[in-house]
Amino acid sequence: MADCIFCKIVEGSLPSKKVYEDDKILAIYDLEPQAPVHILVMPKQHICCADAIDESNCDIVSYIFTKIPVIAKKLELTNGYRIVNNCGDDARQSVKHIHFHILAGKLLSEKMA
Ligand code: DGP
Repeated sequence: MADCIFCKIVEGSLPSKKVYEDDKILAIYDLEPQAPVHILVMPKQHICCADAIDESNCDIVSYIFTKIPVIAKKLELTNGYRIVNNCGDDARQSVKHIHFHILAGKLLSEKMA
């Protein structure tokens, strides 16, 4: 999608540091990490946000959740990790291409909001 930075990263016109890639999804290091390990996992297809998930596109979400443990294993996140999805303005979603944050590498805050 034009003007979507994550679409540009997926197609390779913007650079990123990749952790995992296959034909359906891409995982990259976050540019502004909020934890010692901060990864973004996104579908290659443009879906704006969790609010746009329905029966027609939900398979990609379950697929992402099968690959998050693969990524965690690759990064040796043996002590656990947090998965975060921000949806919409109140959640401060800044990039309108659905993605899941993996946060790890320290004992994370017990507060969620
Ligand atoms: P969110 O607020 O949930 O939409 O998270 C967007 C995240 O994307 C935020 O943590 C910063 C990160 N980010 C923004 N632009 C870029 C970029 O060009 N490259 C990478 N790797 N991360 C980006």
